[in-house]
Amino acid sequence: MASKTAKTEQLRATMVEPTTKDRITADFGTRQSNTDDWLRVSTDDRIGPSLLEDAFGREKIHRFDHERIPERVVHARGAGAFGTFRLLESAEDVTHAGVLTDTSRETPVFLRFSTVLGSRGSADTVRDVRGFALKMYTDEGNWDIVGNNIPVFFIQDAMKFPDLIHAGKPEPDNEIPQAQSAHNNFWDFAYSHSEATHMFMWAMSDRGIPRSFRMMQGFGVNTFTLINAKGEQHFVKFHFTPELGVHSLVWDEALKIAGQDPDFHRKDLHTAIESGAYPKWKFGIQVIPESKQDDFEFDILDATKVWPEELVPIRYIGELELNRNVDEYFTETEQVAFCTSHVVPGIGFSDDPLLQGRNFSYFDTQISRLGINWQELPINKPVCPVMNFNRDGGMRHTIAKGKINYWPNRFEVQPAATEKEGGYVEHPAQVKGIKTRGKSHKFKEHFNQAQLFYNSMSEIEKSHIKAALSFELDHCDDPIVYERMSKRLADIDLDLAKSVSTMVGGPSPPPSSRPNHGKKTKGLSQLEFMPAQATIATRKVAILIADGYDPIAFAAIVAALKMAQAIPVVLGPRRSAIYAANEDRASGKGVVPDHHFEGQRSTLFDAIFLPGGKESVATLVKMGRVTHYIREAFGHLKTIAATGEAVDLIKNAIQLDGVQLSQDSDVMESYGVVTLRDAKPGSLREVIHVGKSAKHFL
Ligand code: HDE
Repeated sequence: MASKTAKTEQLRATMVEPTTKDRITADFGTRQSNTDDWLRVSTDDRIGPSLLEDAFGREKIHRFDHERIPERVVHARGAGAFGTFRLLESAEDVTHAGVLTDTSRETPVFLRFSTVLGSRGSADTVRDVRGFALKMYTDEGNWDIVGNNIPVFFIQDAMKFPDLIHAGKPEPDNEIPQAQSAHNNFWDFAYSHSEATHMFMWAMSDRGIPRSFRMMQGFGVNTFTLINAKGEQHFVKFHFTPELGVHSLVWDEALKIAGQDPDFHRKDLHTAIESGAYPKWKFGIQVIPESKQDDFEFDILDATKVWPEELVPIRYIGELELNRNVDEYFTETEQVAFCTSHVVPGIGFSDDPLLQGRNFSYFDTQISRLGINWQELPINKPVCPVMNFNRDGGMRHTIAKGKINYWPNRFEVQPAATEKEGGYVEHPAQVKGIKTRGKSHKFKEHFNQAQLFYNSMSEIEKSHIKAALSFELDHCDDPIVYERMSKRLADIDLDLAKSVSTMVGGPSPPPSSRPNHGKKTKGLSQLEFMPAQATIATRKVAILIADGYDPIAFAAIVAALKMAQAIPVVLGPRRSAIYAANEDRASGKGVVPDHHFEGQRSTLFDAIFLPGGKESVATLVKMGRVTHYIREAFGHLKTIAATGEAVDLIKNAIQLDGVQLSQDSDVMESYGVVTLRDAKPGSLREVIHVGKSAKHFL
């Protein structure tokens, strides 16, 4: 059985790491004596022409000229990491796949997160769907689950995909806007495809602006099948639920971070793994036996529909952990290539018309991105043996020895495996119907689940959806687009439609012929996905100080945060030593902040803390940037805490109407603001406690 480090060991064989003992060579191995000056005809007085004969110069430039490969046509921007999949409970009642039945296995994996619409250099925090593409290097071959953080899709038929993506990507005449759905073409498409209604509601919800890749769900979206040892087939949907809960940014924060730190999500993932705070997800399956496939009011093969959990509960059977960053971005994260069609025995495909098209598309796109031998690239290679008579093609690496490159052959070399030997045998499904471009009638219903989703949101989440739609349609300047969309929203909910149309200048929508059915279901509001154990671990807390700060409160909060595995980040007016009250400034010690106030903005932290200290607070109160820090963090619903003199600083900065923050020495918490006039030992626990709540919704 392959071990959980099998993939890492396999990759290690292809790695090189330069040392000081090495000398630069050309790709053909010869050591170079000069890598800076092209060979030329030259004298001390006059420089002459460069010589084409310089093979070293030519090679260096050739290699550079050809460094770029086509970026992915969608999901171009991504970040990935290695990890382990552990099965906690066997699913042998529904599948005979080793990876889902053998609880002693630890399967190595690679997971790539991505945005969909932006190009490779776009920002992480744009409003978009996020990719969640998992490659499991199982003993029986690679199993790819190429999923998203949203459980449904915009379209029902793969043939619509080019139109969807053309409409969502920058418009063709001027290539504007980058990494946004907020433009005429996208919403024109959304209107003309009512099947997109459910998914655009998800994309407009907080799911479209996740706080971290580590705090997102993953969904296989399409309906796959599982086949057990008795040959019985079940339909299945795959779920990954993050241990840290599902959290989002607020929109203003997301917009600002896109400029302030476009790498926000990939840094967050990288830092968490480097620090040993390995992100984890529970792995679950929703299963429907073949005999029950027609029992639902929606078609279970329609990727624009969820399987409501009341009807089909999720059975959690495994755990996914990410625990190793890549060694090199290009060869691993960029060259990793997924295929929905890559499954292992015991797992199969349904007739989901989106999935069927995807099964064609992924292999095909890798050919233009990486070449026909893309599966030989180290990151894509299975950990189990690969032996067949596929041969040659551009950039073939494997050297296949022997005379035989065909089957059958007189030596009986490499016959196909029997089922017992682990051969993949397609489920003998009965197929009937007539050749047509139509779909079954249930595919025609497009609004029930959009309503179900909206109704299942909390009031806060609903208000965020209204704001998001108002933002997006405000960016559409063609009246036909925002007017028609205003009308379309009434097919979901009249109140939603009215408030958005008022904001964007659409007509007041008439009641729809299909009023909101009022039904809700569980598992859709992300507020249901708070972690079982609230934690502040891996959250970044900014500590704002100036000369004369209170060293006791400072040291106490740093220690308390570290104990709780949070990340304290010290900020000051300058990135050179800051001295505590009564500290001997001539001693040259002090605390050197990690950043100055201009270097890192409040948006990049989950909470802020201001220790007291008369002189420090007197300096900070005069700094507009600090007042802005506090107000912005408050506006973004973050925990803000202060001790001693800094209590008045935050109170004045926030100026809460009608909210009484404490005037005395008690610990006080309100709206996520913690004030501790006297920082007593132990009272800082309150800060940690409040900090565990990611956002404080008013
Ligand atoms: Fe993809 N999709 N897709 N997609 N998709 C690609 O494959 C495609 C769809 C998803 O990190 C491409 O290797 C079609 C659904 C992810 O490398 C391409 C259809 C879901 C990634 C492609 C869909 C996804 C891709 C581009 C409609 C969620 C990034 C580069 C039938 C379940 C994988 C590539 C990575 C990438 C085609 C719909 C998720 C062109 C035709 C539904 C996470 O092959």
